[in-house]
Amino acid sequence: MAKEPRPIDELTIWDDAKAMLRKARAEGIQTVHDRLDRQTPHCKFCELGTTCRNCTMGPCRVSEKNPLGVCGADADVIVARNFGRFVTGGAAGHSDHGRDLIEVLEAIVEGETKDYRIVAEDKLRAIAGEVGIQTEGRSTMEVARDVMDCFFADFGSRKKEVSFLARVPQVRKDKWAGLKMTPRGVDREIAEMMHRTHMGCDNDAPNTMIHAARTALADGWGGSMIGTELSDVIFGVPTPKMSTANLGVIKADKVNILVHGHNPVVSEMILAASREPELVNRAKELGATGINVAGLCCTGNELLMRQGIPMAGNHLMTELAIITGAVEAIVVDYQCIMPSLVQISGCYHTKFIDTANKARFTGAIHFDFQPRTAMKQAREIVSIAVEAFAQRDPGRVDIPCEPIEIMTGFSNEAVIAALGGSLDPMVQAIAAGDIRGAVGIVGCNNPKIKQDSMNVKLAEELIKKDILVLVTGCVTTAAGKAGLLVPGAIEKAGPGLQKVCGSLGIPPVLHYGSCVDNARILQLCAALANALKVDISDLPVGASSPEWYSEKAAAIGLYAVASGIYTHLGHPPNILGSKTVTDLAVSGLEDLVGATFFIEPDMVKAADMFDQRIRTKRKALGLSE
Ligand code: SF4
Ligand code: MSK
Repeated sequence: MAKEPRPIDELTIWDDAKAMLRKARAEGIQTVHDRLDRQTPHCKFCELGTTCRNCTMGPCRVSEKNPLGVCGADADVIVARNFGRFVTGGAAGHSDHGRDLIEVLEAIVEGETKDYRIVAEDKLRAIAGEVGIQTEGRSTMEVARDVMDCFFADFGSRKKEVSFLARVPQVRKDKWAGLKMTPRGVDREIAEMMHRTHMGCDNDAPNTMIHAARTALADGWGGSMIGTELSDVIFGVPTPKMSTANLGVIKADKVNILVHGHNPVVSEMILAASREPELVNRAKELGATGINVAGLCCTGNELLMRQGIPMAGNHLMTELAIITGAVEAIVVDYQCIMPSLVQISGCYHTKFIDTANKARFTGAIHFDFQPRTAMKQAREIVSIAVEAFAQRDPGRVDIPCEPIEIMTGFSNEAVIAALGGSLDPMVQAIAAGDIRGAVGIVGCNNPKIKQDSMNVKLAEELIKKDILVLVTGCVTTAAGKAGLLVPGAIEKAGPGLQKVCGSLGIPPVLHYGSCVDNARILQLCAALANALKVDISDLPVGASSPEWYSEKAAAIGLYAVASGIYTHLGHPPNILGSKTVTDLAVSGLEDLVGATFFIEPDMVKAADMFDQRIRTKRKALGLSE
């Protein structure tokens, strides 16, 4: 018998989402929530991580009754291998994204494209200096070529450590070296994890977990950091600016194009093309007042940070945005794009356009987007969207709310500029206890959790305790819709944050970018640790992903912990079938890397745990608690 769908009020905290879920049900459109209902209960072995499909002597499922797979692997080995591959999937995603930016830089250096250029020369030279490349007396292109070669080499097997380890405090690097955790090359660590988890290789769970951490570090300090830094070089370093968020950013009188995925390489061109008079005039000929480009997920975050485009929503809003009936095209690159979007687009006049050969969707209009032809292809894509406006059915349009204001654009460079040119005022504010600590809240939505209930609650609880919050990824839109990304949100913060953020005119919750931009938070932690001459694990900081779902979020969590940052998850990964692996994750790593995961579904308690941790760290630094 078909299960009753869960009440809409239990699915999300947002009115715009509820309105669209009601519309979906009225129009007979299936959403992620309906499919979750049909998939539950999930397989208990898979939830515990105790299934193995790594060879055809299996698949095997181990339990108390049958504790060994056909090859003799026990639950510890199987869980560690599964978790290792899970994290590696995330590291591969982020890092391949980073590689795509190097390839755009290569196209610039080789003179193969005029559509992209080096926008932030100062940043290029600063990065070059950090990774040991000579800059004085050399042209921008000479420096760029060396940076390109250096970063390509970071993916290979010839280095002892990835270049951005130059940013890491020596004490932390020594710790990694002692544990054989130093990330040597991005592709190397990823390939080695696949090797180790082949049948008959690494059959020691803690050893596999150490390599999982090494692979995650190659993501955080390698692939992701390269992705962030080169995006800044090519598209500009984000600066604070105002924008708007929620489904109200979709405009009934405009051609609406949603950009979705992670990499700004395509979406920056779409935005540029959407501003060309010829395309705008064509939109007007068809009865629209203009062309509106709005963001979803992390491609949205990238364009929000640099260009201030409005944000239509996060992960669980992607289907609902199309259900407004006012979206002419959804243009995707890769990661976190539910294939259901093709089906839902097909219920409306919406054109679903994919742009990456490595992320094709059956039923989509495909463009093999290339740096050489980027602008030409972007014009074609925008033109498809504009022509689709004529097919819109106004009777099916429902835009459920007015947009809410948000402030965005907090790169480390912007924060340092706001502080007058150095991190010193932040260090002083931490020392004085006005900022007691900082927590990065990052990651996703998960339909198993009431959408954004945890993301918002944790941010609210932390700022009350004078703990500065930095948000990235899908938590951005959550914080924005909750009114936390505007300077006025200091009303909800403790007195210390009110004082500091009030004097700077910034919100107590800072938008720090997309998923790869968690590398900005790593860099900030390293800079603070270097300024205080301590390890990252000595800082009063933490990280959290309350509603995570993706392999990438697991990689982020693990590189945060391995970097010395105490990290909260709202629900556990599929590791509970191994006591050894679980104990290592939630306590054993503390001895090794100075931080652990903690799992807590109650956000008041999670905030208290962070508060306690921050007290301990502050005390150890000789500061008031
Ligand atoms: Fe089973 Fe071992 Fe093969 Fe995994 S590797 S499927 S546990 S026999
Ligand atoms: S998009 S990884 S749902 S944050 Fe970066 Fe959002 Fe999580 Fe994808």
